[in-house]
Amino acid sequence: AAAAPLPAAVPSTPLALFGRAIRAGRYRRLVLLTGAGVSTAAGVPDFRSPTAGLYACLRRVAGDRLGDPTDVFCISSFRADPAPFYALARELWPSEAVRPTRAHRLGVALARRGLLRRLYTQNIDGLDRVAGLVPPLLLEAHGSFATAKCIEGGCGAAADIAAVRAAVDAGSVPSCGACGGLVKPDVVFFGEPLPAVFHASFDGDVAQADAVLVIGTSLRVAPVCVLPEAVPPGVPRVLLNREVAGDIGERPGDVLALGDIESSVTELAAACGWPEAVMG
Ligand code: CNA
Ligand code: ZN
Repeated sequence: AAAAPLPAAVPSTPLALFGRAIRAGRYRRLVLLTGAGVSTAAGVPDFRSPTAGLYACLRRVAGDRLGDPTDVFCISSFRADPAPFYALARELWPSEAVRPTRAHRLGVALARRGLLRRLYTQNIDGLDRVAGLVPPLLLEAHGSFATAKCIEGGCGAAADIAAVRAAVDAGSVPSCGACGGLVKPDVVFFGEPLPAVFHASFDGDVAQADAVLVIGTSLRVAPVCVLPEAVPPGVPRVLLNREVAGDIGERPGDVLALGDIESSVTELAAACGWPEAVMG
């Protein structure tokens, strides 16, 4: 069915024009790349926001005792002292009371309409799954808290995830039921390889995408951050974020929607013709 024409007086932002192109059927293989910014509206702090971000919080709490806040996600620091990571896990592993945001629902809405090629998330909070998106359409590039295993030499036993959760909620450090060793959730630490499915999907997705939507990420963590640069010329790259990230905006056809993500998602979904799909 032809999309109903919008009143001529409505001013069109580049984002609304992009949404209307989706509505017109122009883009059908969207690749989404999301980061911590899609979850801040749900109350999950991101890393790098100036005052509310976890790095700023860690600096306030630990001051100079903390070297680089990214050390929390460093495997050797974790082995030496897992407590800082597990303290942070309480923030990043949301309880059932934490609900997905409009940005999470955007991915689901595109998937239901057959328009999503893949959603790459750097997040480990599991909110995309709660919203209703699952692999293989959902690709959790940095893993998740859904599983955990023992990292004591040679053991590798899968951990009882309910017990891990209980320990985290109690503010303690979980240990392996088999050997008593150190348990690590299957989230990707700095220096660790990404899940094999990331490398298996990346080239095909980047080559086949007819538009790429980047939402809520500072694009500072490799290798995920190279995705937008790897997109072939002529394929629009759309950024929904408070600040510019990567080189998005430098190519003709790029769209910068700078501001609050939830407002931008609302505007985009309305222009797509399904405003209700992103509402809670
Ligand atoms: P980041 O570096 O903290 O960047 C977040 C970006 O989102 C920043 O550019 C912010 O300006 C922007 N932002 C935050 N909230 C909003 C908002 N409401 N509206 C508009 N823009 C907003 O986080 P990245 O995801 O880029 O960094 C990658 C790391 C962070 C990944 O490995 C994650 O695992 C890790 N992380 C995940 C979570 C989570 O799972 N929710 C939380 C914190 C960190
Ligand atoms: Zn063990």
